[in-house]
Amino acid sequence: MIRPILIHPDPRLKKMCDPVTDITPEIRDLARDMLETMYDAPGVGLAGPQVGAMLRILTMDCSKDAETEPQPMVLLNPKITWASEDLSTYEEGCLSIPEQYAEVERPARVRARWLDLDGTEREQEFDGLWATCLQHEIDHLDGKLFIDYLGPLKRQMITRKMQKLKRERARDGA
Ligand code: K2U
Ligand code: ZN
Repeated sequence: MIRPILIHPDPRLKKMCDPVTDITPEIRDLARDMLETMYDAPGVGLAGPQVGAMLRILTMDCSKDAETEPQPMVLLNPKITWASEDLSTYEEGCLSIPEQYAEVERPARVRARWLDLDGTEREQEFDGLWATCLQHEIDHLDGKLFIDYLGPLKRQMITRKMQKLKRERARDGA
């Protein structure tokens, strides 16, 4: 089912998440719900803490153009094992910080190691939007948001906008 996405500021979005120790039916349900929630948003990535699951789990599908087949990925306990020297800049957004965008510079290519849902260890190199998205999602598992890379004034302005949005949503019962 589609799960509600937490909106910044929220203490759960700043917490370090715990590793997944057992791949239980509940973890499979969570992964399925995260993919459904991600596609519905729509987004190209989603991390456990964004739906209140304080676990090191993320979903990704950056095959966003219509031509290519969807490529849903579920990564458990992901770890970056290598990052390129060269950087790329992307105007990032975040489903937990709606309608706010800012340029963030990150390594252009990364290698990552993780466990997939059937317990197999995987390792792969990512580039382009996949690399940016994976780093953005792993940041979420460490309680870090893309606005943490911005200057204090811009970060504060965005936080104030989100506090206003949450007040309005609470009033409208959204
Ligand atoms: O973690 C999230 O909030 C999901 C983001 C992931 C993301 C942010 C910046 C750059 C790449 C991925 C959502 O996918 S934001 C929506 C979006 C959609 C298409 C392209 C970029 C961002
Ligand atoms: Zn995000």
